[in-house]
Amino acid sequence: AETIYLKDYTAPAFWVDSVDLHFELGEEQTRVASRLALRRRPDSPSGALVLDGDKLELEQILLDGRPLAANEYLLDDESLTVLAVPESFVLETTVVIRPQDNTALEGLYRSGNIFCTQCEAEGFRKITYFFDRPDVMSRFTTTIVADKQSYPVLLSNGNCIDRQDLGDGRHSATWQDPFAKPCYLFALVSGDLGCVEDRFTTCSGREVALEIYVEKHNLDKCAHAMHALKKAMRWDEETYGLEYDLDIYMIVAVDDFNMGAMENKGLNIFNSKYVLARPETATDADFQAIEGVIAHEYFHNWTGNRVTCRDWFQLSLKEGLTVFRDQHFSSDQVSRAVKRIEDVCVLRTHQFAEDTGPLAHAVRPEHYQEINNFYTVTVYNKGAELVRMLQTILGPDTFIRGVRRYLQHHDGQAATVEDFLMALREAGNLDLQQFQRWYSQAGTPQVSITSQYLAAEQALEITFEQFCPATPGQANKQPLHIPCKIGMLDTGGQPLTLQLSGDEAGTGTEEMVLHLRQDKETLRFINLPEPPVLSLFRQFSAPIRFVGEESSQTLAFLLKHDSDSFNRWDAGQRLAERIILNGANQSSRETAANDLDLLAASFASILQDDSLDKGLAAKLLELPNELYLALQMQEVDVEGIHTGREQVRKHLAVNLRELFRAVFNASQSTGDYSVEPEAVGRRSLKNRCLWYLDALDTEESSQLVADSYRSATNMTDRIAALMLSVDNSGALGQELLGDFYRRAENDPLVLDKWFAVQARSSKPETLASIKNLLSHSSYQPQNPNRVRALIGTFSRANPLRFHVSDGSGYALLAEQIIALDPVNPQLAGYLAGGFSAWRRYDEGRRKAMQQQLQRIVSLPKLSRDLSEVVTKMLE
Ligand code: BAL
Ligand code: ZN
Repeated sequence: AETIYLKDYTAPAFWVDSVDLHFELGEEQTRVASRLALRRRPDSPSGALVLDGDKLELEQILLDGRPLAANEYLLDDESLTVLAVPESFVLETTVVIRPQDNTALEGLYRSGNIFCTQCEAEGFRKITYFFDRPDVMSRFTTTIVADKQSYPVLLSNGNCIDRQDLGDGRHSATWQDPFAKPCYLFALVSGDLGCVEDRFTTCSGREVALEIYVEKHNLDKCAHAMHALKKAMRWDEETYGLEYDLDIYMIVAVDDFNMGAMENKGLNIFNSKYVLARPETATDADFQAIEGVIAHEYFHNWTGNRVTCRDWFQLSLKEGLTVFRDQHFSSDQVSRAVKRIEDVCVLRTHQFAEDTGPLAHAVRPEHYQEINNFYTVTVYNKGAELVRMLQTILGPDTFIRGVRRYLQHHDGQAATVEDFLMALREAGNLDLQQFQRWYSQAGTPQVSITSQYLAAEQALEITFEQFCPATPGQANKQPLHIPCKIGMLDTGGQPLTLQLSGDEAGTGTEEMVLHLRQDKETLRFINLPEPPVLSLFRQFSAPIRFVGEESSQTLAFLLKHDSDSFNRWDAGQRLAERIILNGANQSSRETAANDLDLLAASFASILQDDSLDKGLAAKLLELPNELYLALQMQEVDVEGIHTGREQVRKHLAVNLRELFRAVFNASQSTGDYSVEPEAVGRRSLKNRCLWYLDALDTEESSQLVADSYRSATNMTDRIAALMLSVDNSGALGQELLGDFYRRAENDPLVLDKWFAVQARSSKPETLASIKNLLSHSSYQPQNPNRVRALIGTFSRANPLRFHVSDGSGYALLAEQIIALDPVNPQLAGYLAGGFSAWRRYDEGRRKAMQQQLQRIVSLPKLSRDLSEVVTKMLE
């Protein structure tokens, strides 16, 4: 396949002043007529007009009203070329497409009985001939014609300007979007949908109609999404001074969707997973994800839509910034400490993993074959961390001014990362030259710290050394500008005042940001009568891997005393990691045993601390997950990690059982279900205690799990207990699974959970049960949520069973990928990522995974999505 390079970017040759689309939606075929008003750009070379079009069936083509003769244009599977065109003209085409056969879910397709679209990144070319690139922005008018009875709802971007009853059983609606936009933001929805309506008054007093469209039986599951939308709209006004710009904002939920959701102008289309929720069907995490994704898509209205990307290499310009904004918004709604820990956990578990493998890429990659493969944790979540560092470097007020400046200067334009950095630089009068490397340099930088206390001088010297391992295509790395938020504690755990040598006056602060810029540099802090305890990279101030020199005692000390909640949690994680990984190693067993006592004592005091935020307590009591632990080993020891972690869990359970039991009892919910942080924290602490108590593996603990399941009044508690029962020996798991299935009542999102729980089970039978589930009547291989629930969960969240040593887990994944590729290439490409760490395993597993990759790559016909990732993995 062809590789596309950032350096080859050229501006488009034409402007498209207006786009008029006319859709006739049918069961067998859909006719799309398009009328484009085109103008050649004065600075562009003369030549043919080339439009993108992916396997379209052209029925008619007119230039300025005149039908073109066959020798005046060329057609192939990817494009339409009109050989000679004037400077300014109107091109009309009519094509036929078959949305009902579109299983790739890109372009116009059907989800159940609903017609819907997904055009980002390159889906529009499957609908009609156009410049399918984000830097061609035009004004769209869209008419939809469909059967009135089957498709009473007809939606597109902007405002509805006309409706007609066509008298023949069909009706039509015409929508006009007053804002110029790239075609990836085009949307169309048509179906028999119910609507939840509300209103929002903007800061300048304009009334906006808010509408959420869902299948009618889901109308009772939209309240949370609507509430989140209104909060997000207000928050963006209050935080960034950004007001919504149309009279209507619509959200549609569909069951078949490749992504989480899509920010189409004025008409967001969502995976129903991120809209529908009731306490009995959705967990606290689901409720929070809905709030976050609703906000994310809403925030795109400015960061993405009003100012879009020049080309897809700039994807993080809108995604990193918008993830940053949604994380900030969510942290204003929930427990700030817990939210930061969760966000970092995603980054360190998944993005750091991406960085260590063959698919490592920069936040702004320099080449790609299939852009679908770059909607990654690196572009999204590391991208958000870069924006977060910019905020740290500039300070919150200057940062907001810079973002506003960027949006003002580029309103209605397609921008680049440089444009963004320029606006921030101008707002802050700061040099961001070195910082820009973060966008082009891939990999996780490692920062090692050594320190020396100079008693005679009452000073501490800290030496920072940064190093970034090579990634594919980038052997040598340059030093980065790394902001390090630092604090120090005295031996009593009290914060110390920081004073850098050379800053004799001192600023009197207890926390400051150090700007690390060199491979190696030493900083000297003065006026320290005793050796302090360092708290570095507070709030995870940079997306780096930090290698400290702390003793286990120091980690336990930080876990108890650090005023920075993130570093408290991280100290506990590092201590637990040390114990689990040392426990697997014969020679370090004794150290591990001593450390374990230290950890148990720390956990005891957390459990006894009534003043602690319950959600934070639950986090502090969490052991590092197996995927994260795997990343800390040169060669992954699959069983050692699982066993080591289970042993620590059991040891803590045995030693602290009374405390876990007391906190479990004290954390029972009272009153109605609520998603307020206090209630969420209480449930997570309760279920954390249950997780430990379950490890006791006694009659009593099993009864506690069963009671927890049966008395649950919400999905959070029910699924937590179900998960434990499914992992245990005994018949309880099967019994509860049966009950859970009956309760699901064909609710697809609840059924997804039923599949995922079984895919995640650590029991040896898991692989066999997954094979059975693949032929279960509720398994739907064409539904991405269902595939992700079963195959995605198994291959990405169940390392113990996926990496079973005989390679059968790998064979299963490969078979599913192969079967899926012709159906949904984007999803197949994503699933193949399950193999990306193959080089980090022992020889047997390595060979087994390599064999499956070779099996895939040798297939006669592979999608571009799958071929790119598999080829890169084998390179
Ligand atoms: N733009 C694709 C979905 C999202 O990130 O919002
Ligand atoms: Zn986004």
